[in-house]
Amino acid sequence: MLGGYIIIGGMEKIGDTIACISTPLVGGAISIVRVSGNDAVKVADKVFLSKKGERPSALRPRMLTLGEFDAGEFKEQCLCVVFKAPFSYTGEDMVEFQCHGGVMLTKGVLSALLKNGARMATAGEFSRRAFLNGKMSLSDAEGMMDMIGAESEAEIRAGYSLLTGQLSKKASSMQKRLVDLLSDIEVSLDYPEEDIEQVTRAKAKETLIEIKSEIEKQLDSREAGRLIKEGVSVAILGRPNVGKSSLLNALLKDERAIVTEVAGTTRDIIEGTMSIKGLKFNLFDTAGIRETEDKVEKIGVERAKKVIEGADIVVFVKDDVASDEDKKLEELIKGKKVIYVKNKADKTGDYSVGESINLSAVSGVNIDALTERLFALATEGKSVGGGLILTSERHIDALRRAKSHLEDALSSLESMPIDIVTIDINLAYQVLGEITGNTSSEEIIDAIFSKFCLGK
Ligand SMILES: Nc1nc2c(ncn2[C@@H]2O[C@H](COP(=O)(O)OP(=O)(O)OP(=O)(O)O)[C@@H](O)[C@H]2O)c(=O)[nH]1
Ligand SMILES: [Mg+2]
Repeated sequence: MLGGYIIIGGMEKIGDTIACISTPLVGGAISIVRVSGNDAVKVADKVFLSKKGERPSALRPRMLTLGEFDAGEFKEQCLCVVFKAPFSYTGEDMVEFQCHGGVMLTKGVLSALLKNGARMATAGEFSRRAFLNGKMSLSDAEGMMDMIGAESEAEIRAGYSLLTGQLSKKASSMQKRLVDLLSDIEVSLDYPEEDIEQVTRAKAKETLIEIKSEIEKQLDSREAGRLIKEGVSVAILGRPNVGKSSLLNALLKDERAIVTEVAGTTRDIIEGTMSIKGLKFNLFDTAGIRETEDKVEKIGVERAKKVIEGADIVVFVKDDVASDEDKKLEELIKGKKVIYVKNKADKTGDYSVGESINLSAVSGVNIDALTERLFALATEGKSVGGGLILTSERHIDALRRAKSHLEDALSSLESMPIDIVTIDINLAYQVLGEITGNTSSEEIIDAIFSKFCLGK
């Protein structure tokens, strides 16, 4: 055991010294180049000299020091900071250089480090070492990765809650209960009197059902996780000319779609993305739906129907004119989450907000009532950005398999000798280990860390 995690056999020896550029390779203001490993400080000593004439080995750890980096072909003023093991991101000795951000310059700094004894890090190798040194669990690592790739605020918050290890903690406590159960069963096998076994069976059933329902609860958050990553898809639907494109433009605060007084203006799907309270919404403006002989418009109507089918939420737009056509459109939205909007309220002066939101796409009045409702409907019954949300397919898959092993265990419990039950409990334990890092197989670890970007 190392730092609370089991070391996986066959892993490369950690500790050799790696280096990488940790910021994106674009011409930004600064770039950070990192070195980690047993010889990190030794390598840094060869290239950096502080203003006061000290080498990194003489610097106080965790203090930024200005000095000169000697890259051979050029010299560069940069900041250097030393971290001593185990108090660093990777848990090893680390040195970070913050230099000016030119691409050639940053590459030159890296190449000097490589010439002086470090080797190029592979993708995710820094984080992989952090994991192997017990600095983070597997789900911490994945939360980190989600944060790096996160686009919206809610996505970052979900990444963060994973990062803080909430799921890992839950899975660990399930694992612990399963181990306790296994040892109870072990004891009952050693004392094969009837009643001990009966009591154990009853207790096992209770525990297994409890863990199974905990897993089901976690799986329920899956839907919210998907919405956070991919965004909530919203189709804007309605008869021609009710103001769908105007509404899209008002929501996006942009003249994205063409608006005219001609019915049948929009022919193709027009997309736009907006964020409401940090949650991403993908809006789709559709062709106004009506019976038409126009070949292009017909295709547009078919496309609109498809988009509506796949949408999480439909915004059904009507205007100040009552129409029988609207009744037909109701057919298309059966079973969908719908928000009713009555547009062109500026014409009637009725801006009431009830089951239907009366608004004006042109003046913008009550657009905020619509965005409020969109957010409320999208997050209904889910905790978005707050509590524990599963965003990783791998976690979802692991939980599903754990659940199915628990179901097998429960059914074996009814009819099989109790030692058979332990097989299924063991399997559930192993699968939960794919989340916590306990008993993870090497392939899973490889798969996770190779998804990291270089220098992470
Ligand atoms: N008075 C008023 N007119 C509006 C409002 N919203 C849209 N209109 C007008 O209604 C007409 C149609 O608007 P569009 O946004 O093109 O309607 P649409 O539903 O996208 O129409 P199609 O693409 O043809 O299906 C235009 O002349 C707009 O200026 C509104 O809030 N108030
Ligand atoms: Mg339109």
